[in-house]
Amino acid sequence: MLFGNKIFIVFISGFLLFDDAILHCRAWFRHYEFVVRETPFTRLCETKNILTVNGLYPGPTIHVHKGETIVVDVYNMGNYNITLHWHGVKQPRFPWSDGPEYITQCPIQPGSNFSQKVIFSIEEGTLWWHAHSDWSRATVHGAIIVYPVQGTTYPFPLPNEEVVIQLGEWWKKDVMQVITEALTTGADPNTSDAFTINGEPGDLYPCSQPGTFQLNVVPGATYLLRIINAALNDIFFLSLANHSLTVVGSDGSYTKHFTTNYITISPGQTIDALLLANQPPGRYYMAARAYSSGNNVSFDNSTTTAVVQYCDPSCPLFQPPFFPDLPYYNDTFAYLNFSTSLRSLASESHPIDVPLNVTTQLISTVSVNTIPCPDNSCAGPNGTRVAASMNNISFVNPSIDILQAYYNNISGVFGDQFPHFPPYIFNFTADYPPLILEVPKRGTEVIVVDYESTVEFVLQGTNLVAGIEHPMHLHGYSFYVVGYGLGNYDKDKDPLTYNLVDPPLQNTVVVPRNGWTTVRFRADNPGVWFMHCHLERHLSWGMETVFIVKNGNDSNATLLPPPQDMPPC
Ligand SMILES: *[C@@H]1O[C@H](CO)[C@@H](O)[C@H](O)[C@H]1NC(C)=O
Ligand SMILES: *[C@@H]1O[C@H](CO)[C@@H](O)[C@H](O)[C@H]1NC(C)=O
Ligand SMILES: *[C@@H]1O[C@H](CO)[C@@H](O)[C@H](O)[C@H]1NC(C)=O
Ligand SMILES: *[C@@H]1O[C@H](CO)[C@@H](O)[C@H](O)[C@H]1NC(C)=O
Ligand SMILES: *[C@@H]1O[C@H](CO)[C@@H](O)[C@H](O)[C@H]1NC(C)=O
Ligand SMILES: *[C@@H]1O[C@H](CO)[C@@H](O)[C@H](O)[C@H]1NC(C)=O
Ligand SMILES: *[C@@H]1O[C@H](CO)[C@@H](O)[C@H](O)[C@H]1NC(C)=O
Ligand SMILES: *[C@@H]1O[C@H](CO)[C@@H](O)[C@H](O)[C@H]1NC(C)=O
Ligand SMILES: *[C@@H]1O[C@H](CO)[C@@H](O)[C@H](O)[C@H]1NC(C)=O
Ligand SMILES: *[C@@H]1O[C@H](CO)[C@@H](O)[C@H](O)[C@H]1NC(C)=O
Ligand SMILES: *[C@@H]1O[C@H](CO)[C@@H](O)[C@H](O)[C@H]1NC(C)=O
Ligand SMILES: *[C@@H]1O[C@H](CO)[C@@H](O)[C@H](O)[C@H]1NC(C)=O
Ligand SMILES: [Cu+2]
Repeated sequence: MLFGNKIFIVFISGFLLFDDAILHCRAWFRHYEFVVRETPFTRLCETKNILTVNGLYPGPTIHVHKGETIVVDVYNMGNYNITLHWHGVKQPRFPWSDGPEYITQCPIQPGSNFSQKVIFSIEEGTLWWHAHSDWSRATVHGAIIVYPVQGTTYPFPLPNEEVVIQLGEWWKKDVMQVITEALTTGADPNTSDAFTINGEPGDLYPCSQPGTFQLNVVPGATYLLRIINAALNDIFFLSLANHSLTVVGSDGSYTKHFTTNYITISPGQTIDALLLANQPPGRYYMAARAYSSGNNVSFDNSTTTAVVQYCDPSCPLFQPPFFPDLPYYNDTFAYLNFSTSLRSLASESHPIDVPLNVTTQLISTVSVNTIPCPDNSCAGPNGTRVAASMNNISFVNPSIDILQAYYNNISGVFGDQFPHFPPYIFNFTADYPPLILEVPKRGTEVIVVDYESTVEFVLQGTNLVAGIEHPMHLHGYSFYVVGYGLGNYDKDKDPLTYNLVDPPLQNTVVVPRNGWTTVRFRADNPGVWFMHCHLERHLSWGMETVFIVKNGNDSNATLLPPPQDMPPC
């Protein structure tokens, strides 16, 4: 494989100490060094400091083979508490380095460090890493590429080259200021000022020095695009002028191949797609913009672009690039048609293991809420404060992490009373649901399940305050997405429509606006695992809960002990 493209900045500053496969010595792992620090960057003709890893935006790419373990030595040289999460990496029995602040660890405070063991198992494809504390992940993120085990290959023809495409957002202001201001006033946070492809906003923004990511292609060659949505608050449509893409994977798992003129991708999700450079030599825009179907829900309505150009022998720079067709910003049909096209391979070489016999049935609403303020003094709707919830509980972070409290039997940190069904049954998707139901409870309640239980989780969107789609992400697992629908979930009719044959294996799934989604997984990874909306503003408002998966009986089915250098609170 060629890594000719500029995004492939392979950063292995920790060096290969010994090959553990040769030495059979599990103590030695490949080390990466991640230094978190403020770095000046210029975008949209303005310079500001952003938090980065190793001075890079997007951050360094991690390259591993399936099943490897690496260690990332994280040094916090910035001014904020920080944690890092390896999104989609299961970390079997080892939630200690999973990362979410106050869920599995206390933050790495400025001047401190933490060596995070990252344990890969069944994942193969594209994943990513990002900060998991306040809004730092806006700029603290990067790709993780998981190659097949050495000696095996992809379930598709070997591409000539691989290219990471990371979608992000850019604020002119400091992102910490954006969320701090919103949490202080109770208002919706300000939307971003631009979107970026590999850190560059592209030609459509008003700045005399546009930065544009360019991909030079060779006629007839095939490119594996590893597309990551690293944005905080936006689901994207992405499309490339005059070229179709062949989707081959998502979220670190292969899919059946299908060809499409656009992709949809939610924050947290990855899509692997093949691009065949089969058009007349020229310049073509790759463009992305938000999908946001909520009525009166503000969003960044701008468009970011990159350029794919045939440079043989030189790039036809005189030519203005062709522009692609993108679905309309509220085209739910286009969104769902793409998402429901994702299917597992479900073949002999890539079998699936979707639970057929559900032992633990859960249904949760996912809602935007409001909390009344004295004299309607807040800046949310009608003077309220905006909030969010699952099953009407708006999650409150504890002051020490839940994992530590669970492992050491420290009481008073969390409760185990997360409701397994919605506490109020109403027409969840009504045009005007009762205002009184907008107000959630606040709490730190978890869902406790037995080892090896088979969990079915129905996520029901509601139209409280403003119906909008929610990309829900589970740590420690991938789940099979067995069903989707619009309206209220019907427990008698809807299960008949489930796909139990080749459902996609994902770690992030979008609950459609005023609709529902059903996922299933086998609880075979003991630990404390966060589940949350991957729209960062909803996470900040409390749209999250935690799974505690108990230990099994075998000694190999129990939590591993914590590392020595867990950051203290
Ligand atoms: C990492 O932190 C530990 C504990 O605070 C400290 O002893 C060690 O010197 C630090 N290492 C580096 C390289 O900063
Ligand atoms: C948010 O937007 C409002 C209105 O445009 C502006 O007054 C405020 O300064 C912005 N805040 C931040 C942190 O960008
Ligand atoms: C690209 O597509 C546009 C229409 O979307 C068309 O006008 C143009 O001719 C196409 N370019 C090439 C090189 O085929
Ligand atoms: C949309 O939001 C604005 C500002 O929050 C509000 O004034 C307006 O009434 C809303 N419109 C609708 C149709 O809800
Ligand atoms: C978003 O921009 C498009 C044009 O690019 C416009 O047609 C549309 O009305 C805008 N939508 C919103 C909600 O501002
Ligand atoms: C999408 O937005 C347009 C206005 O920009 C509106 O006319 C149309 O009804 C919306 N479509 C849906 C499905 O909400
Ligand atoms: C929906 O997606 C499938 C591919 O899975 C495609 O064949 C079909 O044309 C799409 N339908 C529409 C109306 O876009
Ligand atoms: C499903 O699980 C239940 C509870 O563990 C068990 O009693 C039952 O036999 C199982 N059914 C099948 C078909 O495996
Ligand atoms: C604001 O309050 C009015 C009157 O109580 C109500 O009709 C309206 O729906 C409320 N809007 C929101 C967004 O809560
Ligand atoms: C729920 O509200 C929606 C939107 O108004 C409506 O179409 C649907 O019929 C309602 N469902 C029930 C069961 O009342
Ligand atoms: C644990 O050990 C048992 C018996 O030794 C084996 O059947 C099982 O597959 C092992 N489980 C894991 C997760 O390694
Ligand atoms: C940083 O983390 C420590 C330990 O949890 C906490 O006491 C402190 O309040 C945090 N600082 C900020 C600014 O959140
Ligand atoms: Cu959400």
